[in-house]
Amino acid sequence: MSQLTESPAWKALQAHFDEVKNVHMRDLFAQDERRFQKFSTKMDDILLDFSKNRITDKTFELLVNLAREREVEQWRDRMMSGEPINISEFRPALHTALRNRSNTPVMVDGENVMPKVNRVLEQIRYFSERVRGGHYRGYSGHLITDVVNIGIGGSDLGPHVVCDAMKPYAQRGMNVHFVSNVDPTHLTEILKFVQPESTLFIISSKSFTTQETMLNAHSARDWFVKLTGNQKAVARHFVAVTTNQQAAADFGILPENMFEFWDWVGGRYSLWSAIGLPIVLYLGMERFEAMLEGAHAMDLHFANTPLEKNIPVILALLGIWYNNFYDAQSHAVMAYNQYLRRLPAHLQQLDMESNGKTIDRNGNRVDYLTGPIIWGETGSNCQHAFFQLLHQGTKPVPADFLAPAQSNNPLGEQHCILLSNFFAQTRALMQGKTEAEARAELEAAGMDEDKIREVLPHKIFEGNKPTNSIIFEKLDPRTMGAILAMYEHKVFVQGIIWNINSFDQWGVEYGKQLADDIYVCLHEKGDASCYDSSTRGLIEHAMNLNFTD
Ligand code: G6Q
Repeated sequence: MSQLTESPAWKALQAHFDEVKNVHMRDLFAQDERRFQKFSTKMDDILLDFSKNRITDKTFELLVNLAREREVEQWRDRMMSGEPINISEFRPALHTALRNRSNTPVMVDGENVMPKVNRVLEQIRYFSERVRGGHYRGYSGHLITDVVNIGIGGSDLGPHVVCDAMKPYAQRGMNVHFVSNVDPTHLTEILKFVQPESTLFIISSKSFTTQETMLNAHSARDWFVKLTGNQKAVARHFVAVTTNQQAAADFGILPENMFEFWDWVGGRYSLWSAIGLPIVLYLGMERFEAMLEGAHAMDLHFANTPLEKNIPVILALLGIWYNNFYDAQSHAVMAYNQYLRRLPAHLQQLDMESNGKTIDRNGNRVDYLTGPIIWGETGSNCQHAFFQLLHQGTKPVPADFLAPAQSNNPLGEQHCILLSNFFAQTRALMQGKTEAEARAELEAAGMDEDKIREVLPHKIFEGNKPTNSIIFEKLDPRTMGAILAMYEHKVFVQGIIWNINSFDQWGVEYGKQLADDIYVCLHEKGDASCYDSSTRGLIEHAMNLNFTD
């Protein structure tokens, strides 16, 4: 047995689970008028209502005890103070320093990193203001109207979700595009809509060696040179965000157009760093800073709020309750906001890359479930698709619902209907529909008794499906920053409780190695006999179909 499953807090939860696992939330609400007041908390205008969860006062107390026993508070302080808690890469995880608006010193190996964080922010401010103000132009004097970010994984998903979500705050006449996939279709389709003389390419890659990004970067450069016939203009139209300045220089990028970040910034935590450059070009520095402020406010909430009222801690503990005691395999995120349509994609990486681990911090295989499968879709679209499974399926799917109280685009009564759907769904998932209620509905509709007997079982909803509701005033840069930071800290707390390193990603690194020798075999139409019969069969079939390079 592991230290976690042997710990007093875990054992107390296990015993308690056996007592409460069949308790229905409908009854808990009926017994306690103050359930919402008790199980909700706020940071600024962000409300977390977690009362629609399968918890009693005792459950909550035991979950908080677990966080205390696992020393979440101490680990949080260790992370934020720059200790090298990423033990398999021997480095700190300091994304909080990137948005440390208080500017208090943060030490890494005896050096305060805040001056370099601030220096790069100033470089970004200067560059973005010149581009947005029309002082930095294309080689032939055209305004820059299009920014194409070439990057993948953490060098794509974070800035992409933010640019999508913050569209109403973007500068008119400035477009941003994201190319990530090595499928040539991705770059080709975007290049169809931009002109080389008014396009700025950002090559975003921490390592500047990632195959997909480098191939897309070279293709973009070839396209640019072919259309302009001007090799020298590459230096004006290509900038880099990277920790590998030599490789960026070799590509043809000028030192003043390189935006640095550091190895203590993990890819999926990097949107707060220079990886946020496309955000700044699109929204402006002021709004990027508002986003940093929002994230910093969430950092302070995480650092200073008692565990019982601490939003990321509560989200993490509830996730553990379902993951480890109810064996929930997944967790869904439903944003009732069209601008947040890429939030599940970002959270998939953040959560599954961080906590998709089997080996604990001591090098032992865990004997409990770790990170869940994250998925989701915007509301109300999701209701017309997979909600059937949430309401009546056999799998437990705890879910977060998010929405702003105000729409960025008021139009008729649509936002009111959107919110009504959110509240109705979470209520229905909690309450369900009893046999008596279903029967009464059918009788009121005039159905005869024979038919009622036939359909009744299908019309019953068990309910007792847990949801967290997160409501905020408006989706603006500050709130966006706070929400993203909230999820980062949730993932961190879960990683601490599961005793895993949330900051490495050896599975991703492995993927980067894998394709190379197969590429040689495919490209040179070589001998595939060294592979297993499936891989060989696939290679040979692609060759027979005359695959294209
Ligand atoms: C994120 C991962 C991974 C990484 C990409 C791109 O945490 O490390 O998604 O961001 O593989 O890597 P580069 O930025 O080095 O190109």
